Amino acid sequence: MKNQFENMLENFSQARRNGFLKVKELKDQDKNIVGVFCTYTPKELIYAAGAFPVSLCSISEETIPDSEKHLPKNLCPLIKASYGFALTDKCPYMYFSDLIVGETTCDGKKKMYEYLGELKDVHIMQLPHTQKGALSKELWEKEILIFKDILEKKFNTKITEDKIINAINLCNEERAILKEFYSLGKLNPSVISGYEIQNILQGVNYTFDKEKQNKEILHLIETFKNKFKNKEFLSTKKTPRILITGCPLGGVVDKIIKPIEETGAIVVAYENCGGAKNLETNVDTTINPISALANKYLNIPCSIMSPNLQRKELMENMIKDYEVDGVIEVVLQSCHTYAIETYDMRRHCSSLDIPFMSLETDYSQSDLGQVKTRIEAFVEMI
Ligand code: BJ8
Repeated sequence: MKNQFENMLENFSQARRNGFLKVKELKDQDKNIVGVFCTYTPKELIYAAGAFPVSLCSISEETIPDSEKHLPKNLCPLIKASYGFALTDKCPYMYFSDLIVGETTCDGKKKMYEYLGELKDVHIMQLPHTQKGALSKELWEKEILIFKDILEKKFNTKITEDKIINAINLCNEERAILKEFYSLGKLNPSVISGYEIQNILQGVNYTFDKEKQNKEILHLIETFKNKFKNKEFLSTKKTPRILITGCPLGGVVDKIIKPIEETGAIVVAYENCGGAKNLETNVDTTINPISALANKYLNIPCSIMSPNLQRKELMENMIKDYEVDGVIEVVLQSCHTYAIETYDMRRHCSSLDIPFMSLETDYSQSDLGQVKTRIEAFVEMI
């Protein structure tokens, strides 16, 4: 029989599937759901409006053939799959979303949103493409205020400053606990696999009771720390320690993370949207809440920003803190902004004397053999 700790691990890994029922229950209780695609969405405003955010980034290739009736084949799989699920009405999260919010991030996403707007109620936030200068901050603050108005009108509610502050505090608490959780990757030798870390970080996107989630994650942290004290290690000091960077991983976890760990390495850190890119920094609670939200979200180090200097800084800090031996970058097919940054990331890792490999892939299984072979060669080389 499974113990409480094993049950929690399994619940988080099944959270996406189990969340379908939860979201239906919320709708039955007349709650509002806002579908989101990107880490730039200031989800605190959604909570302040009494609604629940849910991730719509699709992780399966199932509906890609349908989406290709409207969208080009050589487009990022995340964009095609997400649109395909809206088109075919196969995703309950998409189906139950009362409103969908997107940002002008990459070209593919922002053009896809135009078609998505024909199927669903979509609001687009105009995201500046540079973090530099007062104008970017000014525009993003205004966009946050416009989004607040949209939510108020859509859900017939008033978003007061107190409600925003409350939501900021709740989200800060969640982020701090998740950061403490993924920081378990710093333990050397490891007591948690990168696959387990990833499952939990993805699972929380489909968990609606955040109080319960926080308690469970704290329990997991304590259990893993005890495993370290009791020397129940998964690796040795010699096991190659890998940092993952690049595009969101949802659709390719089994294809990339599993083979890395089956090859005898261990994934200890995620510098991407499921991990540190999103969770490393909290919202400042000492300044005006709208300004604080604008600061937090504008500073996310995604490749759609130009320049994107903070990605290198974050990666470098993580390489040191997590005692990383090699960096694997995941680029989803046709993601130009990440693919272009690959050269800079390789150059930067080389200056730090850290082996680097970039893997371009999609949601299909057709390149599985090739991906495995490249991973094996990389781990052997470390
Ligand atoms: S903050 S990483 S979630 S934009 S969809 S850019 S993979 S071509 S998802 Fe992203 Fe927000 Fe940035 Fe994070 Fe490339 Fe595909 Fe575009 Fe993508």
